[in-house]
Amino acid sequence: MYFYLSIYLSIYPFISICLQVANHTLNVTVLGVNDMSPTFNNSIYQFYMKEDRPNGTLLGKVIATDKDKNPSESIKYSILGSRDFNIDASSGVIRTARTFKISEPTSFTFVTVTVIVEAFNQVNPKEWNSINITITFKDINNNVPRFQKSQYKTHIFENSTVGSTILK
Ligand SMILES: [Ca+2]
Ligand SMILES: [Ca+2]
Repeated sequence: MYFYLSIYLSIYPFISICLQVANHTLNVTVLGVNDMSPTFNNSIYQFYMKEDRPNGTLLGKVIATDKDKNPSESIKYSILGSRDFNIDASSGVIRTARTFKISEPTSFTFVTVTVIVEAFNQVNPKEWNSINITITFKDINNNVPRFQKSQYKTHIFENSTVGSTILK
């Protein structure tokens, strides 16, 4: 990229008869460097998903940009400290890396986990930024009712009235 920079050099001595003005045009090539960190386009990323979905289910996408224009400084993404999710390094698309279940005995209907996503430039020095994203899993009705015992026994008297309780 070329910028055209005009330098106007003015010399104003105190003696008015010596006033000189020089005008030169100088071609300057400005080389881009990676000096800007990627910035995520949203300040908050929250994804929602039902529990018990298969490995590889799409959660969502993060996007980061920075003001460096050099194509070699394209932004890549990674997830820090978690193998439960995968992120496409180029697109920022996030998918599950396993099946999530809200297992009993918890009574929660939602479970939220937080992971850190990093956006960075693949050049030296590395410019990067990170953000916490939250993923909320919603409980679904995926468990069949079960009796607490495999067998129940009781007895009733022959003179029991209609409506009597025979077992609790
Ligand atoms: Ca950059
Ligand atoms: Ca459930």
